[in-house]
Amino acid sequence: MSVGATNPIETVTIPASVFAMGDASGDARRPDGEDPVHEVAVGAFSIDTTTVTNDAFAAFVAATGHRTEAEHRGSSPVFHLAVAADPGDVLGTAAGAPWWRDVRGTDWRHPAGPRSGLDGLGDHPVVHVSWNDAATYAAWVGRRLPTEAEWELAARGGLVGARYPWGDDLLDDHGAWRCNIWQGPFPEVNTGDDGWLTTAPVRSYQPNGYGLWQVVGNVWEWCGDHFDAGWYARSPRLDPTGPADGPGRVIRGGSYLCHDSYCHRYRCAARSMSPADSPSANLGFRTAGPAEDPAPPVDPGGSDSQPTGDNDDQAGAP
Ligand SMILES: [Ca+2]
Ligand SMILES: [Cu+2]
Repeated sequence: MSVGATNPIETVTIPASVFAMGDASGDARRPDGEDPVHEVAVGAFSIDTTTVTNDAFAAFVAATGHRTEAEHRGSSPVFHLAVAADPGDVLGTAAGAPWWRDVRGTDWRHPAGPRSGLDGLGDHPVVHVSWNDAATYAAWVGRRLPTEAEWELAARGGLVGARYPWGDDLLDDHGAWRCNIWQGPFPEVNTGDDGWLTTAPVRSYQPNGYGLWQVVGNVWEWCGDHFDAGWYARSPRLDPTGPADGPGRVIRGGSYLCHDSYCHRYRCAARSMSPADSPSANLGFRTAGPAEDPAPPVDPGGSDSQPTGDNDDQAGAP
């Protein structure tokens, strides 16, 4: 698709950097392949400071007529406590994850089901977008999805080996939540102590050291790469773009449904996957693109830490 619009989301340029990718805090979920920690060099790039909002996605749809995969399919998963639909529109329950309902008439405009809408949600992350939908949107604004390495570098905000984008402690000094996850016994009672039962506005809480908001919690974020749990053992050091194939695409950051009793994936190093055609109520994205202003390398000591080119060719774009 040709470029149709300028990116409506604020961006920040991350300078060329060398960083330690993977879990260094001992929290890794083994089957996800968060280790080994390995050094990765990433050329300068820009990345959205927030996930793409409903307002931004609405402008894309108004201009292009894009129909999402959820709309083509006629249903999408909604968390059981959030469903806004007549009983007859609840089509089933996901095997192995009984808190999900497949709800007819659910799509990005009806995020909780056909009885829901976008009133008051213009600055919330768009959800029920598949990887294919997200990549199509990104191309329309002249951008692409971030690589998994770019995402983790940006998420770390300049901290080395920290568990979260702000450091190692989940709560702030006053005991307040720093991200939108789940509080209470999952999946039956969400106390909403962090202020939000499902999505929060994209600028909730505080940005990280690079100016990115809510890289963990709120919604999972699509990355460009195919997923492979064994990838870190063989990924290249320079601008890795993921394996050639895999069972799905990488998703990062965890969501408003995460709780450390069963899913401590609201961490910088945590990774998971979803099939490219598979949207959900807690899965969105942000876009990446070429560096927007000259930025010096962060790590002048690394022998190949220089920018790897102008990054203009979107080589990482799927
Ligand atoms: Ca919450
Ligand atoms: Cu989770």
